[in-house]
Amino acid sequence: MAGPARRCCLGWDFSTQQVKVVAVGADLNVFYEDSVHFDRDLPQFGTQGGVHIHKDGLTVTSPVLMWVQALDIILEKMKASGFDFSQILALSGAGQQHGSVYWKAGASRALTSLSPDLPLHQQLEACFSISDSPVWMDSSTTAQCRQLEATMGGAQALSCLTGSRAYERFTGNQIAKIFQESPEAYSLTERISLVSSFAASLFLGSYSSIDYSDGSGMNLLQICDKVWSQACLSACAPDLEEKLGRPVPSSSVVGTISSYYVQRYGFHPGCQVVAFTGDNPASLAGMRLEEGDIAVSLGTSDTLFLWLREPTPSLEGHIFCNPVDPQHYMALLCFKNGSLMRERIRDESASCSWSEFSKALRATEMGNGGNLGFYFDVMEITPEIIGRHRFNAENREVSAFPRHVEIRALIEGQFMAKRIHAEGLGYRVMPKTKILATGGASHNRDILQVLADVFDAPVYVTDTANSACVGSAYRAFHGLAAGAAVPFADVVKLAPQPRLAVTPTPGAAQLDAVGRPSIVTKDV
Ligand code: 5FX
Repeated sequence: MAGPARRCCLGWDFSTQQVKVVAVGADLNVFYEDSVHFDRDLPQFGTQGGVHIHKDGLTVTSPVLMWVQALDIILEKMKASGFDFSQILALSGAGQQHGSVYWKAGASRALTSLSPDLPLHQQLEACFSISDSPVWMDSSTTAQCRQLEATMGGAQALSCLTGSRAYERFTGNQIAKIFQESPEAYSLTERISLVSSFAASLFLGSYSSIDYSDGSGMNLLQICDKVWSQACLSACAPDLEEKLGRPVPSSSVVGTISSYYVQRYGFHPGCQVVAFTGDNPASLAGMRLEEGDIAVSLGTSDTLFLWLREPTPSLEGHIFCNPVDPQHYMALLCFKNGSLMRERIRDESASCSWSEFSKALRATEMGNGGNLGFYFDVMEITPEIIGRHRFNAENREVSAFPRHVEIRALIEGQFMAKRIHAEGLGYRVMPKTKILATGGASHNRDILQVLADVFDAPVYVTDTANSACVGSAYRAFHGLAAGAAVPFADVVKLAPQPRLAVTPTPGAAQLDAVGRPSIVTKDV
């Protein structure tokens, strides 16, 4: 049950596998959550993990109507639980990044004239010129990527302009492929949304703008000027500017809720819709990152979010406009060799035991006596490299280390690589820097100690299971307040705090100065 009525904001997350919602009260605590899981709750669409992987193994799509129907189902569940929709002041949301939705000519009319007597999916059935939306897992657009980079003067030039070199999943390249392979469907398309702005459009009953932050994941937006790059647009497809609409700051109120939701569910007619954004930017908001902070997710792959003031876009990683401060930026870095690599070394050098692994970290010294190792059993993406590379204190490559040294070399190497790549994107550790750690390995205090020592900053642990959703609700509060230009941090200062796990070992900073340059010269 939803409990007694409370003034609140809703945060939505249209992610790869499910649609989720949370309600966050004025005290910034979550008091309601619900979800619809695509594979389980909408089996008629036949998705696995929310997607269809096509025969070529490269093309990955999701049925757009599945997302619409998931929204119908979740709203009905909320209604059945007695949720008081009239108390919602504002809502915002997140979408899996890069995915795109193609609205067919005439869809705008269908959106503005929704009948409250029918679910959305019955009324929007004929509204899409492409029924299977390409999603972020798609990697079928290599030809379009090479073409875009060539037109723009190379990968680095494109990165300087749009924050990233050309990536297969980035939306401009996906749109280029649709235009080249299905020109009729493309010309029938009156509007192209990201998953985030598509979801916002469903709530608005009209097309929502794309926000700057999610718009940065398209290889189309000039991240400094916050306008579409005319050269990128015309390299991808004709008439694209008009199909995309004008991008807006992420904390913009894009309108009030459609009368459909007022009549069918009892929303207050003044409920504001704040621009939706990508799931990673929304998570940055949910974790309440501030300037100089860094979030490290230690999962199957390791992911880093950074808050940056002056980014230096490079050939690795992505720079996005910051979702909570339009003057600043965020960076996203992905490392493929995360937990699986740690588990392998645990099995080989610590008898398959995490407690042996921890003991080895405690038994060895910060800096590992000058021994360094980099372990990439699968082809790494940051940077593209494979193999295990070990260097002794004399900087000579060696083929093996003693077991304890191997374990510390792995963990120090993983975190040093993260710091070096973060610094390559313009990141600098500041006196107020916090590291927020999440994911499986964040439960291991000895691994976190190495993280604190390498970055010379305290490490906090936080649960990010709902961070995109909760961040969306926080952003809705921010959007409501932003008329008064209130900083995001002030709006969310009452939210639950992350837990301090470890602080750097005294002397860690001095050791950095000796240890780090030596790995820079090793070109990793
Ligand atoms: C980021 O660039 C990604 O492609 C993924 O993290 C998606 O946003 C997942 F939804």
